[in-house]
Order: sequence, then C-alpha cells, then structure tokens
Amino acid sequence: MTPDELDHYHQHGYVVRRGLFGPAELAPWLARLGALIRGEVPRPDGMVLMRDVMVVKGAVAPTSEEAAVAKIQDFDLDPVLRTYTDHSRILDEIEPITGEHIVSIHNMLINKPPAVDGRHPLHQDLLYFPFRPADRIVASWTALERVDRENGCLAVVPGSHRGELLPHENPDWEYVNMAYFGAAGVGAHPERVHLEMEPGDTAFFHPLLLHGSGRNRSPGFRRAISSHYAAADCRYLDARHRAAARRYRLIRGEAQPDGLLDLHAEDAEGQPGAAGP
Ligand SMILES: O=C(O)CCC(=O)C(=O)O
Repeated sequence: MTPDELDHYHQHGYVVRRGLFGPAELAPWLARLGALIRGEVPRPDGMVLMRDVMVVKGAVAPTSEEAAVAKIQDFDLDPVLRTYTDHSRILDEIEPITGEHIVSIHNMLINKPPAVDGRHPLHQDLLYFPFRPADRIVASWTALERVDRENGCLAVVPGSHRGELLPHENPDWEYVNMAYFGAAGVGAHPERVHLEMEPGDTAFFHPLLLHGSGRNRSPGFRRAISSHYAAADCRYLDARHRAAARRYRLIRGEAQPDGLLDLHAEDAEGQPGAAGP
C-alpha cells in the first residue's frame, strides 16, 4: 500500500486497490469454484459448501448446481484456491497492517447467483475472531467479475471501524443465509458507501468496519474471493479460544511466543491453553 492508501485505510477502515489481479490470474480461481461446486474435484478437509437458503427452502429452483450455492468457506487446504490466500501481492499490501509475521485465519468464495436474495446485512467480522488487537487483523476481498449496485456489490460504512464491536442478530428478512448476522440496530446505514469494482480490484478492510452487500438483481453471478489475515502475535481473548488455532496457518514470517499459533501458551488469565474445543 502506498502511504496515501494506508492513510485512507486508517481513516476510513478500508481501501480499494484497483487492478491487483489480471483476468488470467482470476480464471483458475473461478474455474476451481465451478469444479468444486460440480463435484469434479475433491473437496478438501474443512471446506464447507453452503447452499443458498432460498434453494434449501424450495423458494427458487436453481438452473444449475452453481446457481444453488451461496458460499464456499475455508478453502485453506485447496491447492488452487490457497494460491489466492498466499499471494505475495496481497501479503505485501497487508504487511503494513499485520506486520511481518502473518497468519491465514479464514477464507471464502462468495457466489451470489442470480434469482436468490443473497443480501448480507451490515456486520463486523471481528465477531468471528476471538483474538486481539483488532487493528492487526485485515480482510482482502477481490472481485472475480465486475461488481456494482445491480449485482450486489460490497457496501461499507466509512469510519465505523473506530467504534466498538456491536451485538449481532439475525436480520428481520424473509430469507437470510445461515450465519449472515447483522449488527443490531444498524439496518441500512445512511452513510453506507457502495464499492463498485472491476474484476481483480481488491478491497482491504478492518474487522470492525461495518460492511455487507445487496441483492443480486442482475441476470448473472456476482462472485468474489476473500481471505482474512492476522498478526502472528495477536493474543486470544481467553484460553478456551486457543483451540481455533488448529484452523490457522502461518503464511509469512514466524510463529510468535504466546501468539495465535502457540498451542502451549498460557493466556491472559494464566490458564493453560485448551487442547480441544
Ligand atoms: O461478499 C459479500 O457479499 C459479503 C461478504 C461478507 O461480508 C462476509 O461474508 O463477511
């Protein structure tokens, strides 16, 4: 990130880097998404394929298997998709935020097919990360095709990352995908900004930034690939959460004492780290 981009990130909680990847670089990730959904390649351990709630409830009849899926979570063990998470261009961008010791903590492909609701309420990703400081955690989100208001691009509330982690709840919508929680009382925030992006453009954002996405009203798909990263010396909130470390992976630098990958450390209250969930 340039100093100006980093300033923008600190001030607003996000920054969009245009053209971080070219079409030829996106093609293998898109192809893999399709192959995984169609069952043409084995799904690695830990990967979760989520069908859209409207399909599950029979409210729409998908025209293909791809049109039935909302999300693929945790592709860290997939040899093709993990090349996104591990990409040196992303790691170079985020290093000013995480520092030199970087851990992969989560990744997903969001496949917003046409004809389903697919909205994601404004929320804060820190809800899912039981370690701190929040300022050393960052998301990358790359458009795999053009994303705009019509097909449900990302929406963010600039500056919201300076607030607290809010309570989250299920929005009062007819169709809400599993675990698509929204920050309580926020609704469609009047200051939200829509991030229209071309394929390969990449948004980086803070885990307290309120963000979500709209309905896909277009006849096509709206697909994106996203990873979360944290500094290896982040500390768990308490020993109970240390078990989550089994899903995390060092991708640059070294594991740090008492940090995310130290399974034997004592946590803040002096409790020995838990060995299992
Ligand atoms: O890509 C989207 O529609 C929103 C993704 C997102 O915010 C999330 O899954 O946390």
